Order: sequence, then structure tokens, then C-alpha cells
Amino acid sequence: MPADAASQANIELIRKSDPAIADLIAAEAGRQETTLELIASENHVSSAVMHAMGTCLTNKYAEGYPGARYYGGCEFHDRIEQTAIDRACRLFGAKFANVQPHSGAQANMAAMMATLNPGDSFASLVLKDGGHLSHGMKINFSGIFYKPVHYPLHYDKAHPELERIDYDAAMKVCMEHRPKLIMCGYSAYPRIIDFKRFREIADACGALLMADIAHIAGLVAAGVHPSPFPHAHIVTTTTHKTLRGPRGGLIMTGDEDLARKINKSLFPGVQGGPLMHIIAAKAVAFGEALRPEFKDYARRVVVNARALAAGLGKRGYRITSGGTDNHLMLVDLRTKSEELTGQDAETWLGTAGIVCNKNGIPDDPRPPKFTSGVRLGSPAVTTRGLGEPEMDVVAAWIDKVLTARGDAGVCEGVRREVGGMCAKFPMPG
Ligand code: DSN
Repeated sequence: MPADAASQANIELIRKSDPAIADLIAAEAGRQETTLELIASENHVSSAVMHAMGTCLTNKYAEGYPGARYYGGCEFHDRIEQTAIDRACRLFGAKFANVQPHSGAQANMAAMMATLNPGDSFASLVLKDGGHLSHGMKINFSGIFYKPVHYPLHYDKAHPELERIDYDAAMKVCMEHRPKLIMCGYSAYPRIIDFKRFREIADACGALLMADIAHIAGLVAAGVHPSPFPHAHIVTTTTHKTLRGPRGGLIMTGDEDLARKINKSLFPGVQGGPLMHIIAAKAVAFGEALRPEFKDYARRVVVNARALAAGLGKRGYRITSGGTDNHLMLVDLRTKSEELTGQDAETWLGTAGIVCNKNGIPDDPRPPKFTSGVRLGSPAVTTRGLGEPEMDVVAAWIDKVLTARGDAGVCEGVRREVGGMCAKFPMPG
């Protein structure tokens, strides 16, 4: 059961009508409560964000935008959506925001539709180097309708400090292919992104710059990572990762003409009715992120990620690029044991109550199903209140489980200790 009384009451209410689903929700709440969430893209929302989602706002159609809807009865929805827009603009220093995307991928789709025609080319980092499915993967709309060209990540195991975006190589690729749009912002990149440098590349080749800050949005909002504004023409993000809001997307720009095109491409181009209960929860989350406590949270996210990376480094694990500047790290497991795969590590750590995902590392010789690495992130455990001393304990547990190659007894022992730590740091919501 969740620790939050309102969430418990919710489950009991659902149980009266649907005990099967109530049991499953309670079981999932128990799983989250008693395990450590190290998936870099996940977080635990506040009680206010959680309960804004479970409201009567879900009953309403509000196609259109504030003041220009296709349905009656939208007076409160207009005010809720406008509040979300105003708060997003304040938080990120944007002039225009669209808070309707159901997800980050749909935000990207709308941004691309607003700036590209089918068949146009855009530049991005390929998924296996840390990019995203919606940044040009062949089986995704972005690779089906548009022509991606990829700029490289610099690979150098002997000099991990160089495993970063190669801006000179990106300039060369973009000057050669002259894409209409350059995408930066990644799903598995542990270093600061130089948005100013990307804008110089975009200006040189005559492209627009789009920053997908889905992973680092909370860090950007808190000033812990440099802002893509004023460099990027368009900024997309999810709202549920470091930003700690409900599951959803957001698009921002400083350009009025682009804002008009984005609004049109999102609705009616990509989506129909907005999820107004989610938009209300976005407004609540943006309000929380505007408070001083959120700055402190984001700062602690980075401190904790560095502490976890250091804890693993001193136990013999190579952290790609030599460390982290943000909330995540990629751990090269081969430095501990050549046979260890990300798939094994994910399974064994999961058994021990430490939840993470296998992830390719730069120039990974193994396929995505196995990988040679895991991606670890600090946003969710930082929300629970874990600090630097606990991150070292977590590193020691990870090492214990992996050194024992998932031995059942070792996993069981660690699982118990993880449970003890989780009980000391209850999750909100
Ligand atoms: N699936 C997300 C992640 O884990 O990074 C990206 O959309």
C-alpha cells in the first residue's frame, strides 16, 4: 500500500467497484514503496500532482486552445490550461508554450511537423549513442517520414573524458548534409549539452535548432544545467522525468510564428482532445518547480548521481565519459567482468530490489537486447530523500549483487536491506 493516505483511500474506493484492478494498483504501490528506483527517466510525483490527475477534469472534451475551443463548458479548463502555459513560460524563460502533448514523442512529432515537410532531412544523435527513438529511428515516424542524418559521439575507451558529443564532427555532418532541423538533447548522455555551440552549427548550415530536454528538464528549470533558451528555436520535453510532473509532454519556443505552427501541428495535426486532468497536474508540477525547494532538489539529484558514480568507480566499474554532470550515468560492466551483460545486471539487481535498465554504452559490441552497460539515475531516490551516504551504500549493494552474479541468497539479503532503507525514506504520493 502507498504511504500517502489519499492514495490509500483512492485504492479502497476503486476496490468497491473493481477489486481486481485495485489489488494490482496496490501491488504496484507496494513494489514502488519497497524498491529503489534507479531508472533515470522515472520519478515519484508529489501527492498534489498525483491527485490532480484523478479528478473530474478527465470528463471533459476541450479541443482547441484557451479562449478558442470546439466545445462549450470550457471556462475552467481555459483557466487551468492558461495557468499551466504561464507557469511553463516562467519556469523555462519561454515566450510560448503548448502544454497539450500527451508524451515527449508526440511533442517531437508536432515540432517536426511544424518545421519539416515529408522527406526533409534533420540531424540528430543515433539512439544507440544516447539519442531517442523519435530522433530518427527507422521504425519510428521520425525515420519513416523524414530523412535523419546522424552526427557522431566521440568513442574513446582509452580516454573516457572524450566520450562526448563531437561538436566539430557535428558541424562537418551538418555542413555536408544541410539538414533543415538539428536536434540535440538525449536519453542516455551524462554530460552538459553545449546549446550555444549547437546554435552556431545550426546558423552555419541554415537549420533550425530543436532541443529535446526530456531528461534534463528539471535540472534546466532549476538552473543546474544550462538552458537551451535563447539558443534553441524550439524546446520539447516530457514532464515526468527530472521535472517530476505527470506523464506528458510540453513544447516551447520564443518565436511567435513557430508557436502558431506548433499549435496547429499539435492540434489538429497530431492529437485530438487534450488530457485536461493531466494538464492540471502539469500546472501543479510547474508550480512546485518554481519554488526554491525544487532548486535544492535538482542540485541534490546531481550530487547524488556523482556520489553513485564515484561509489561504483571506486569498486572497479568504468563510468562512461569518466563520470556525470547530470542525473544519470552509464556503467560499463565489462571492466568488472568481461562476461557480465546489462541484461544480467538488470535482472539480478531487480531481484535485489534495485530497479534499473540495461543500456548500450558508446561503441557497444553487444546488441540492445543484452548490452554491456546499465543506465542508472538519481531523480527518484533523491525525491525519497536519499543523500550521498546512502548512494555509497547503494553502490556497495550493486557491486555485491553483480560480484555474486545474482546468487539467490545474496540477492535476498540485499533485498532485505533495500527494504529497510526504503522504509526510512517513504515515497510521496
Ligand atoms: N523511455 C525514456 C527513457 O527511459 O529515457 C525516453 O523516452
